[in-house]
Amino acid sequence: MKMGDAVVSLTINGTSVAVQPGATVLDAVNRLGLPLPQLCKDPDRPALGACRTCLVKVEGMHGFPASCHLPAREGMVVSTNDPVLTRIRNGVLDLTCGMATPSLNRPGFGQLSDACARLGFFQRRHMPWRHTPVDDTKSFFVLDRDACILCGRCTVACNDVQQIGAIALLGRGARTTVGVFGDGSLASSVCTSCGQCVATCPTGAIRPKEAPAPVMREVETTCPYCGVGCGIRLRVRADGRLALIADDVPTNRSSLGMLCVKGRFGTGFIHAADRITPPMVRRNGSWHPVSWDEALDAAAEGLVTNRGRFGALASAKATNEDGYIVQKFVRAVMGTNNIDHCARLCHSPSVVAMLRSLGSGATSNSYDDYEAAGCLMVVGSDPSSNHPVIAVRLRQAVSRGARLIVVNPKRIELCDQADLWLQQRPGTDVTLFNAMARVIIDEGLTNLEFMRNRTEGFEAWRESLEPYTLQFAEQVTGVPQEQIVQAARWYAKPLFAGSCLIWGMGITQHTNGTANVHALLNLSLVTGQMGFAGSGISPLRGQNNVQGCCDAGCLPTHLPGYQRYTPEALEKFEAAWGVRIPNSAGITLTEMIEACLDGSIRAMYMVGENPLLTEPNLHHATRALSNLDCLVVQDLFLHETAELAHVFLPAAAFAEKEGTFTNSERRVQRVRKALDPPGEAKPDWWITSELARRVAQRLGVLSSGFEYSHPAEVFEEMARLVPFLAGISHDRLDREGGIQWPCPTSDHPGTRFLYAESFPIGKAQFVPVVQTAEAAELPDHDFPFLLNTGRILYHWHGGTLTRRVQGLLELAPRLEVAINPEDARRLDIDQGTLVRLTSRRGELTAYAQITEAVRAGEVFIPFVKLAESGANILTNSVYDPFAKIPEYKVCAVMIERLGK
Ligand SMILES: Nc1nc2c(c(=O)[nH]1)N[C@H]1C(S)=C(S)[C@@H](COP(=O)(O)OP(=O)(O)OC[C@H]3O[C@@H](n4cnc5c(=O)[nH]c(N)nc54)[C@H](O)[C@@H]3O)O[C@H]1N2
Ligand SMILES: Nc1nc2c(c(=O)[nH]1)N[C@H]1C(S)=C(S)[C@@H](COP(=O)(O)OP(=O)(O)OC[C@H]3O[C@@H](n4cnc5c(=O)[nH]c(N)nc54)[C@H](O)[C@@H]3O)O[C@H]1N2
Ligand code: SF4
Ligand code: SF4
Ligand SMILES: [Mo]
Repeated sequence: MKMGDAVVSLTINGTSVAVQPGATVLDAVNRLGLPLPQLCKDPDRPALGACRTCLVKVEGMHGFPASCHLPAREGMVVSTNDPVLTRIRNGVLDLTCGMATPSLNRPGFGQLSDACARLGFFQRRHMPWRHTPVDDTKSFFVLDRDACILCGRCTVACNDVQQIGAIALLGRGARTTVGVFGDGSLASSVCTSCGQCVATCPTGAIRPKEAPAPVMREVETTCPYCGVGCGIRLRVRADGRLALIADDVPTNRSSLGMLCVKGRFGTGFIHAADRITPPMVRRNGSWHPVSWDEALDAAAEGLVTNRGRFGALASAKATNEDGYIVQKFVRAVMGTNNIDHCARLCHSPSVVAMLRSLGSGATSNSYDDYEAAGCLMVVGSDPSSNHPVIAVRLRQAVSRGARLIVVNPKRIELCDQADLWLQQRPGTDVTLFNAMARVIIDEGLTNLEFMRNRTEGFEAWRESLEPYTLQFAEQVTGVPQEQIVQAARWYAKPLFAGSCLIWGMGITQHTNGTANVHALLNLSLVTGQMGFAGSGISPLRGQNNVQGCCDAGCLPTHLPGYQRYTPEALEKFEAAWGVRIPNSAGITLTEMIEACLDGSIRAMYMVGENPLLTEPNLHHATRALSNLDCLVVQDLFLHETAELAHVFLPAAAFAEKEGTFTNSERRVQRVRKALDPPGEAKPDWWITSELARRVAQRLGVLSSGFEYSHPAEVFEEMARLVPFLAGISHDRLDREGGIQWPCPTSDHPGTRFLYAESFPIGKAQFVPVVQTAEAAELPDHDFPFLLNTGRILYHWHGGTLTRRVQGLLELAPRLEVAINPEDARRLDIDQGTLVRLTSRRGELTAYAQITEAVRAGEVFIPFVKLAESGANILTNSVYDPFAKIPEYKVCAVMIERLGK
């Protein structure tokens, strides 16, 4: 509490204590650290007042009120240890304890057993014995009703916090239990294993399957999976391993105390038995563990020989500091701008289009704006599986009255909450949005003032919309005209506040990806839906640090901070690094793969990416990478790509190093070390710096520039060169928590939304775009099905990380392809039938999942590799001409039934 804040002072057990106005007596008790049971009170949630175990005595008040519900008032005199009170409260606690099964009345099972242990209340039971079998159908936790005291915390967590609605208090009176509707098991319910209920249960009735073990320390850090950037608290056990369950961080301003299954239960991959911990070189086809010196020298030799024929990939899983060092090494030492990363496969069309139209490639708003918006339009993105905590915030917005429009050829979970679902044919988004734009203009729903003052190019764009009549659009997209009109009206004129445009891979991973994004951006410009609270444009960033990896300069087209190769920028970097950087763009990730085939790239340095699962057309990519003279892989695991490498450098994982990640709302957040790296593994920034020094020495360039002793120094250097990060430092992040860039000075609070006043390029640009072919390869007689690829909640990309988390693998153990019932009937395929999918490039096997979620003629498969089958064997390596992103979302396949 800061000096001078208004406070309320009261006395508890003779000690005076001050709390903020609005605090409860329980808050004051906790402030003093007095041991008072409080079983139904989740520290992050309003009081439920259900368990009556936090009773206190207050001078001048009748009876013994529950302190969780009692506002603290000036001058109150409170006792927690009055003898009569204590007797009554212990009676309540004893009864509560008696509701739970004796087998659980032992220490280690949450607050109830702790409270009982203090009072010696074990091995008693007052309630009639109603033994209910434990529900252990979920992989990470069990529901054991015998230990339940019906406080209701879990049902609040599931229904009010996560808005999932898997469990409820069922039945009445003495028959009340926590359960799944219809008495089903948790596995049969809509439960997503988010663990919000597990984290809040005070008795262990919902508890992790892992046996309780003492926790030695807890470390607050940032989730290593997706771009939402949730705060997680790792718990380090006495045996030096992380506890299965990570806690949430209620003060994290992006996640607000919520997590999904991967952040809560998915961090165990760091302990995988096949983690590679010594550096290795491959000789005569087999791997040999060697010293760091030997491995780094071997890598340096291979790269030096191929200077001029070299490309590098940075990792969007690693930290900002790691990424900054990789690009510095590539530019300053290897003398090339051939540096890229998985953003190429992801939001590169968004970045290209946004830089051109607005001058910045980042999300303009904050997650808070989704909750404040009156209309949310979610295009080609499936947040329930891919950005689950954002999905919660979208559901919360809907329950507050916002309208939700889903635009997706596939029925996604969010369609359950949507007011309108536009199910267009894949690849026809330009037509759909151009037609919406025409409606907005024809019906006078434009924001004239915004257009006049803040944009350019309206007239030319308006003319380009001429062909996109509603009739034409219905014909091309398959979306009924009235739905197009409805969406246009709702987006242009939200019920309240503004409209948010949110999009994902359904828009970008097409040969017309950049055009799709422009068509969307034009909608936000013509309606002025950006630059104020509750509005904005959001490419939901995928990897935990893909935003930061772009910011740090791991792009062939831009220097750190999206600075172009202008003479001024080149001079600035020369002054900082002591060397002149090549002055033109390098080649992209997808172009590097092609260059391996024609021999113009002969050596590659790959940090934390696994292209031989995640590139399109894997046979083609494998041929390309097999051609290399020198492939250096730096990763946690010897994955498919690493198997082709010449040198393997073992990296430390997120929990084993210091640094920062930047999330999808531009929030720079701290990553903290909880454990030492296993064996000889080292943090990426250290490995790359050592490699850089060796290469520089051999080449006789740069005698210094890689002598960092801590990633904080790396961040400092980056912040000096990148104006929008200039006010951020590790120190400040430690003091204040995450900060959203732009943050130009050390006293700047960070920025919730961009474009309130102006655009970095002055005026925003309307860019006319036309519908080109829907896709490079469409279904035909031989390959009659359209294949759409993407993700599921329980797996991460090719599965390099999630296949190594047993509980995640159990939740999604086999590869399933979604097929419409009509097609299934025609092909005589049932639920679970093994089928073969074949494209012009390869084939795989998967199990049929018959579902109305996909349209007849279209099938969907996640690109995780399970049982040797991964979708990228099938996909097509054709690219968007501007962003060079592959067309992962459309190719043609045939399906054959293989058996049951
Ligand atoms: N669980 C999990 N979460 C993840 C990831 C993961 O691997 N697993 N990966 C992370 C990463 S790196 C990323 S980039 C994000 C991606 O997150 P999303 O963008 O949500 O990813 P996808 O599942 O690839 O595709 C989204 C949707 O695009 C739709 N779609 C396909 N074709 C079209 C089309 O022509 N038009 C439109 N409008 N929609 C279409 C698909 O039906 C699908 O629902 O997820 C991140 N989060
Ligand atoms: N068919 C199809 N293919 C797709 C897509 C699709 O929608 N459909 N989506 C594309 C998209 S959007 C993306 S982003 C790409 C993702 O493609 P990749 O980036 O290749 O996929 P990941 O599996 O996330 O690879 C991350 C690697 O980093 C390693 N790693 C984790 N932490 C660290 C660390 O701290 N340091 C180091 N050095 N390594 C670490 C992991 O072990 C793993 O090998 O896939 C693309 N491929
Ligand atoms: S894990 Fe999440 S979804 Fe499942 S019951 Fe608990 S709160 Fe609900
Ligand atoms: S939503 Fe994303 S950042 Fe949050 S816990 Fe899940 S995977 Fe991690
Ligand atoms: Mo991505």
